[in-house]
Amino acid sequence: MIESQDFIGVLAEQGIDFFCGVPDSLLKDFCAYLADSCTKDRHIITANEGNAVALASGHYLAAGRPGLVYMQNSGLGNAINPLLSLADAGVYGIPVLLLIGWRGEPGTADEPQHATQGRITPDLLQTLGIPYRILSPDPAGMRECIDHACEYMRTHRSPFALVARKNTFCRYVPRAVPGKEHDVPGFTREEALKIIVDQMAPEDVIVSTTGKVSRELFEYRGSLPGKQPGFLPVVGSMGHASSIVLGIALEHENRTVYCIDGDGSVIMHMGTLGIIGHASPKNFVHIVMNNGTHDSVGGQPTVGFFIRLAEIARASGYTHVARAATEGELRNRLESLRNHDGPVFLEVVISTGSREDLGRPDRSLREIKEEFMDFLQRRSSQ
Ligand SMILES: Cc1ncc(C[n+]2csc(CCOP(=O)(O)OP(=O)(O)O)c2C)c(N)n1
Repeated sequence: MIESQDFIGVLAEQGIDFFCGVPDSLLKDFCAYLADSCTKDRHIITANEGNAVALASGHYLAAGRPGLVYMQNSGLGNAINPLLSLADAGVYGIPVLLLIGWRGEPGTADEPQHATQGRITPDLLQTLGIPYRILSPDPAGMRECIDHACEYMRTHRSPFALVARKNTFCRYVPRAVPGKEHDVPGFTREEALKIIVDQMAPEDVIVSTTGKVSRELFEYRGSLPGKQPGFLPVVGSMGHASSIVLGIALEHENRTVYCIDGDGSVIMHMGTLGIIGHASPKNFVHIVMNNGTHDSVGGQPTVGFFIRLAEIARASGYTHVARAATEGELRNRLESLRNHDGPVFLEVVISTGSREDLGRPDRSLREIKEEFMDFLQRRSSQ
């Protein structure tokens, strides 16, 4: 395994000292080291991976040196447009060094949402015309990979990718526990979710975003007496849960549809807020669990506590917005949301962290989807 410090040291020898991206659990030690060792103008956690490619491109235009963009391989989808229509050799020809966490690598155990992306990652890079190396986990091999990547970028003036397998980077113990500096007194996501679920009516629909929020909801709803089929955990497609909910809400006007979002997720595709506000479905309840971090992948900070999410929702056309930071406030706000036509928005300020023994969906995603569709069908024909 390689030390993040050594990796960054070799990059520095090649003139690469600008880092941006969206965190990934396979790169969490690397991300934690960056957070500890870089100043604010050398390391930026972007809203999505496409933004990171564009940001590194701007850095190159200004500095004449490539930047490094890190991401989970799921983020390649977000990055493809600027990779092909900005950085590509046939367009402006901008060298960007990609560091891609390889979730779903064939032969390794991983979640279903990573399987296809994991299988096609090398072919996808090839199709994009982006040469890659699997990042070697030994120091000499790592140096060779970086030298090769930099030589390529110098000659071809276009992106190159380093693909990182699980356990490529050594464990790094951050100076501050990631996320904790953003922590707020208050309650956990799991406690807040239970309060939200408990006040829902049986015919209500709930769709939740990527990461631990979906796992916590799945577990809690599964533990309740009676079947709870009106629930779709959006395990991948980060940032798109609210658009899925919009599609459902427009079709089922007589039932309340909840979107349980995260700060990182809502920020990733924030333009959707204006689209929801403009479409103005009366039955749309948007709840953002704001812990100011990407808690599910290591607790790297988002701008969730810097911006005012509820104010942004109000300015985006939501009819009613509120904020809750305690259990009592949450109960109160949920009560008052019911008196307003949607789209309504509730920001719930929570602390970071989750249970160690948190489970994962124990049924296939296809099965969960079928059950969800049956639920919507059945209820609407009653
Ligand atoms: C396009 C994409 N980029 C990155 C990831 C990796 N990822 C999974 S969950 C997550 C963090 C989500 O943060 P937030 O919505 O704030 O929820 P929290 O984890 O804090 O509950 C990230 C970055 C992903 N799944 N998809």
